[in-house]
Amino acid sequence: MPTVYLLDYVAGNVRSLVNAIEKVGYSVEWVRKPEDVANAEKLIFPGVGHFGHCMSQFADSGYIEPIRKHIAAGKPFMGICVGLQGLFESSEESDKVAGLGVVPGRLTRFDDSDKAVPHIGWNSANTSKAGNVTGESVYGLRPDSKYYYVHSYALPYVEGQLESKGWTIATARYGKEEFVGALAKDNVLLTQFHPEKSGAAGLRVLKAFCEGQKVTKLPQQPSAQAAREGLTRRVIACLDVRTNDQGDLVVTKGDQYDVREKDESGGAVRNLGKPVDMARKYYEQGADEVTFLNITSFRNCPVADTPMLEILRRTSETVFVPLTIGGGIRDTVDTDGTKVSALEVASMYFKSGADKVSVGSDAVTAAEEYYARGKTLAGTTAIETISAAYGNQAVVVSVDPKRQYVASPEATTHHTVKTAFPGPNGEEYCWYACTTKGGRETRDFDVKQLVQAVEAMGAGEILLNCIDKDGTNSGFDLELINDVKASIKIPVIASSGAGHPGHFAEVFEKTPTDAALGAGMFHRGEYTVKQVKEHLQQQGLLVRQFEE
Ligand code: 1PR
Repeated sequence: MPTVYLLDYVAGNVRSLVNAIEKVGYSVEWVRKPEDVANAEKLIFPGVGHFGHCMSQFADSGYIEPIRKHIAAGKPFMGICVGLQGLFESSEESDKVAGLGVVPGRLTRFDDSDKAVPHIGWNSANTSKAGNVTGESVYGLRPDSKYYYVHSYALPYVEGQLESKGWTIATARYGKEEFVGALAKDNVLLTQFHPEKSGAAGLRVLKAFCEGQKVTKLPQQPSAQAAREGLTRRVIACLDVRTNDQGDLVVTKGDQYDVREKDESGGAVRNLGKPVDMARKYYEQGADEVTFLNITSFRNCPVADTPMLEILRRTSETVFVPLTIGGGIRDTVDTDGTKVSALEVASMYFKSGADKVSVGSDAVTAAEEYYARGKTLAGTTAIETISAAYGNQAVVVSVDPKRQYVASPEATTHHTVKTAFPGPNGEEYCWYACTTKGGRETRDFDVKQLVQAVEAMGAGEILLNCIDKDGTNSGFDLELINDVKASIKIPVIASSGAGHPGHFAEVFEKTPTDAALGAGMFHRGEYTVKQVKEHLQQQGLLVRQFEE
């Protein structure tokens, strides 16, 4: 197998990238010290997390000069995400640390006054936007393809500025802001998106880089509709996983979190299929992300949970969209009594192929403590330690709320919502109580308090379930989603209650949610992810088309 060299300079999550490189027919050699750069022909610089942290590690390890030399010698070089950002002069994210300055420009933060930040999801990288209407594809980029982005800082696009210096620019649009999604010149390719997480479209870009195919013909000139820019509506398939009574890890699904059959089987754990096969099926149906929730990990020690790690490893070899794993992300004690930190647990999952971890029960405890300390950060929580090491985008907080009805806002100290669906005694208000351990414990703590605290701690995204709606097929809890969206800036994934494609259209039309997740309707085979996306498209909503 021909070889690609990968820079290993910072605690990063590169398992997915290695899988993707192998998938396009190359093997990976690691560059672990600056002297090794000279031996590398094709070199990839992956970057995640904080610009300042990445670039100072990079500089302290002595990579600046060898990388400059590599690029100046005209050898193939690819920078991904923060690996793109590091080649610019500077970033608003960290003024103390300089970039390499190979490309002129300064990255700035997205304006969060009208949209969620970070920018997470599938967007364009369109070269024909920048005056290139020749029907050519630069490094496999296509105007009608969508790529997976996750970042808060970007280079605003100014027409002509970099083109005049010989760069080909691919653009994307987030809200009103147009930014640089990728750029290329000679043997240098830089992508703000993650090709390794961008399905077939991303693999094509990686392959083009590896094979040095700088310009090829587009298979066809896309329609203006297909090349429409902007963040697409993200559809996520979720697999609740647990061990059944026979000891096998199976995909299950509850009704309001109860996963046992209510039939003559005597209450066996509902078995809906095998996790790896189902994840693959949803990827092939066009799911934009796949989430695994290990729903009983609070009982077991996750360090001993090797079957779950194996599931991730096998899934990440064939599923090239982001994978999230939740359940048991907290400080714990191994079976032999050794203490294992939440960061170490998360690292095991990242090394096995996860792109994000989802923290549930532990986030509630950490948030309660945050308020008890007078809203000060501890610096030691799972959310803080994992986001410091892997970036905010790698930390999702999964919320399991339960409605509590009250006659008036004065009847509780908690933040209430006026509801169109009154309670059993005609109560017109409700508040959403946080629960832990899969809904088994209800806390005197509301969801608004939780999401604001975890945003302050560095969570990158909220997975917003709802126990009242879970498994009911009656649609998402729009009141809850609107209320949470109004409380925070980080993206929200709406979850629980989807029963047909119309529910996805409804949540995107009636709330500003950033993504929507379904489980039961997909697992029972009632609808496919593809049907959901077709429906969204018919409603005029922008979605990513699955590419072979
Ligand atoms: O507390 O950090 O160990 O994490 C445990 C994780 O497991 C949490 O994310 C929690 O939400 C999840 N979990 C625990 N128990 C259950 C259960 O169902 N008994 N599942 C559970 C959560 C909700 C979603 C579901 C949507 C959509 N399930 O995963 O996929 O509600 O379902 P639908 O479309 O069929 O309505 P920790």
